[in-house]
Amino acid sequence: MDQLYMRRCLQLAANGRQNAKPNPMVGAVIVAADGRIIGEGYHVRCGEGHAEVNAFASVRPEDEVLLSEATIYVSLEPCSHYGKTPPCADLIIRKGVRRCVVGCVDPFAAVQGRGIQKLRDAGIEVTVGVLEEECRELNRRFITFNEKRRPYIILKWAQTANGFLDDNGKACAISTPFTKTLVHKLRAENDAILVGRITNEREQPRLDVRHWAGKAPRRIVIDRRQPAFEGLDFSKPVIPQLLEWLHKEKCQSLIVEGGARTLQSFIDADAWDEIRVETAPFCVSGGTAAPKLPTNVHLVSHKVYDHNTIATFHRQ
Ligand code: AOF
Ligand code: ZN
Repeated sequence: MDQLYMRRCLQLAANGRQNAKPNPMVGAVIVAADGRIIGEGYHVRCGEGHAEVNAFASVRPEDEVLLSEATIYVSLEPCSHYGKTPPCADLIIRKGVRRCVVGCVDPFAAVQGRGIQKLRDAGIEVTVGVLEEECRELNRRFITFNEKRRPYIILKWAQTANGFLDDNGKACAISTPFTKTLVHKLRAENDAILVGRITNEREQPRLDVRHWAGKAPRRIVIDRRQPAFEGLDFSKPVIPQLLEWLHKEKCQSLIVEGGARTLQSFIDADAWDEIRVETAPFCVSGGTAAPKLPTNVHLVSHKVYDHNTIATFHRQ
């Protein structure tokens, strides 16, 4: 049963996709001893109440008496710190529920297990790790940013059926109107986007989100001819410096959109979390070869849109 209620938490959490950022998406469900859901909530918007606050607020006055025997399910560990809002762990203790089921630990430096400890110290039974993988997956940007102190990195390219990025050096139309829309959706979901200087000059990509609602990611162009760029030292490996700078700038995720050399340098540096390859059904006689997929990839989805396919890989 724990999994069932946690799945509901995940469903609720996903409602925060547009507005919770830079906070994680979190859902909470309060279940009475008889299995009835008496409260539900999710983190709607950064700066506003957390999932637990909204879940308790939704409990009807006549159900309040059930709280002492109830279980609260939360997809992320309840916070223990004063941020923009007071600690959820304190709220849970005050409400006097019997048990708390947590999807995954909050890697945020101010929390990191302290919320769970607070609850246990108060005598609440705590179970950690129900649907853990899915809970971490939902907030993979937030989690990678906090655990690895760098943004979640998505490498993305579009290729012909025989693995070329262009038609003998000339741009060729690979994406379809529909997959272009998906690219704009992807951009709206991420904080920064990077292209190499050559791609930037040759294709003058707009890198905007005009076919989707939301904010365009911050645009970054690597130009080795301008060594002064944000203090980057081109005599040393650039990627670690760039990632450190993005972390400082609070960018939780980065899309790398090309060209081939830039993409390959991220693969060679093992600096990636997700790879998204769009493939058109036609061949060209030659051109710029697509990057070589690393060997430790794990296919998570393969979809057909119009006449193209989009394959998404995570790390193994
Ligand atoms: C929870 N429940 O629903 C969320 C949590 O500035 P604040 O007060 O909004 O705190 C933000 C941090 O709280 C965020 O970095 C993450 O660690 C945690 N998010 N915690 O108990 C929630 N969204
Ligand atoms: Zn909280």
